[in-house]
Amino acid sequence: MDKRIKVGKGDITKMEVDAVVNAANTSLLGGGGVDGAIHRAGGPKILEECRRIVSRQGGCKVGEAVITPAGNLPAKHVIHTVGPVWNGGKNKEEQLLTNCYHNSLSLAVANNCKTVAFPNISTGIYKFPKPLAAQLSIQAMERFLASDSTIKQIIIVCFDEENFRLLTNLQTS
Ligand code: AR6
Repeated sequence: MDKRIKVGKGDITKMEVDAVVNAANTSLLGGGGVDGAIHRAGGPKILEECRRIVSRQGGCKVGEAVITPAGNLPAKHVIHTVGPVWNGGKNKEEQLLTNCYHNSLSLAVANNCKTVAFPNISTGIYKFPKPLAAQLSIQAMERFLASDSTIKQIIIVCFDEENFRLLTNLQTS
């Protein structure tokens, strides 16, 4: 695996990186899971900017990404991306999840972010199968990094043991 990709376990709201990625929903107005944690820890600045984006472009489509400041988080920016809800696998879920990683990294580079932390997008409330999501996330990152020299480090911050085990296994395989 590309040496710029690291796997860790913990709370993404504590990461001192240029950008943390949020697993948001199309409304961009907050929710549960990692989205709830980021807005709670980051404070109202993040939501304020999300509202501005909503009034400008009406939310965020599945697979796409938008960027805001990170408020009180130790990170500089939050990149909000919207993962697909798993619905059996015949509704372009794999492509849409891949798009989340690709578009988040493109936006990071466009904003000169060199260090980026990702959660395991869609593997919580949106019920994407964790083994497949793990594989797709690494594949998308490696594909992106193959033609990029801005990103110095990607940290996949796993919250649950199963994701941590899956990603660690992929990292060492
Ligand atoms: N740090 C890192 N990862 C976390 C944290 C945290 N603090 N908290 C949870 N996770 P989820 P989704 C992990 O449900 O499946 C929201 O309501 C969690 O273990 O946060 O993309 C949004 O508003 C899981 O592996 O996001 C949407 O409506 C991963 O984050 C919806 O949930 C993603 O789980 C999005 O669902």
